[in-house]
Amino acid sequence: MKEVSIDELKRRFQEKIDKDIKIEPKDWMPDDYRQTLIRQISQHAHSEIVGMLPEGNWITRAPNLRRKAVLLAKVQDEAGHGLYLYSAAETLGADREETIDDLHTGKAKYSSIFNYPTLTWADMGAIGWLVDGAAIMNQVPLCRCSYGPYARAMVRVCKEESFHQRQGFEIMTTLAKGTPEQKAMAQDALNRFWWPALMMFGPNDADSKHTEQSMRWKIKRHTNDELRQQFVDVTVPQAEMIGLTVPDKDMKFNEATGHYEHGPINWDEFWEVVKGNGPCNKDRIDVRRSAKEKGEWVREAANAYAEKRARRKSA
Ligand code: BYC
Repeated sequence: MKEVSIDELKRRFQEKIDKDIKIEPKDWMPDDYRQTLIRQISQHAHSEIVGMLPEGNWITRAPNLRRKAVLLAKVQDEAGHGLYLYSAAETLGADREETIDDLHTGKAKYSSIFNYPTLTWADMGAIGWLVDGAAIMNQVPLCRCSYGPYARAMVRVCKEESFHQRQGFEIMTTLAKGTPEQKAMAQDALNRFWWPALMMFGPNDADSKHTEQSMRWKIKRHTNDELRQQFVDVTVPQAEMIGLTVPDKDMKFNEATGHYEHGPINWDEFWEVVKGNGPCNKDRIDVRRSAKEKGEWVREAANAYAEKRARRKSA
């Protein structure tokens, strides 16, 4: 059989991308494309798993049974998202144990947003509304990502994120309509989570080293700034609707462009958090490491049971 040259494989690959044909695990793909996906998908998986911690912190303190059941379901959904995403990374040849070890040793990144503390119940509202709201903005286009397993995982993830966003907005609406103290608590949560939520979309386009190539490969469909702008345009009127104010004195609506214009983002703060120096980075990783250690006996027991069953079957 005639051997196909690398250049021809690359041409066929790009042709598929250009025609919006999904790339599947067994298809040939350039190594850089594989590595970019492993990087993004594993960071995304870690974000879902670490993202359980700030909210998990409030399950036992939810103000009533309904709120507790909803929050519990949301946090469990995030675990599910992490598992689909680790599986999607495995289809590219990533080893799950190594991927998780990279998180625990501080080698791997995860979303900056989860390194901020959750101080009051209103933070559950702010996270659902702003963080899941930002996640949806970023993840809906990922349903059209060129890599099949990632794109398909995102369809279900986005449906669940949409429920999460609504539950957060409902908490904020209720608090904003409540006593002056409750309204102040909602405003305080918005003040603390607004800027970190804008940072979730990643650095400005001029400083984003991966966007251009990822867009050529149709892994990303929009730039970081485009998605951040969409989020601002949708969210500022929502805040106004419930009587809260985004903490940005420069925020203004530009009649000519039809967009809100926000003030400067503190990128020094962003990079410090990404480097591991945010308020909760150390705590988050310590909790994940300790969970792994404490779960050792469960993994041992499950393996022993699986081996016993396999022996019985082959006997
Ligand atoms: N935090 O060239 P860039 C969730 C890094 S989970 C930390 O623009 P790219 C949820 C970036 O990795 C939300 N690091 O990169 C869960 C890169 O570093 P490396 C997570 C960040 O990949 C529970 C460098 O900065 N969502 O929704 O083109 C409860 C340069 O950036 C951040 C996803 O992961 C950040 N915010 O674009 C509730 C979605 N931003 O790797 C909610 C999938 C950038 O070169 N990921 N960096 O060392 C993406 O869409 C893209 O990876 C990003 C960044 C838009 C995040």
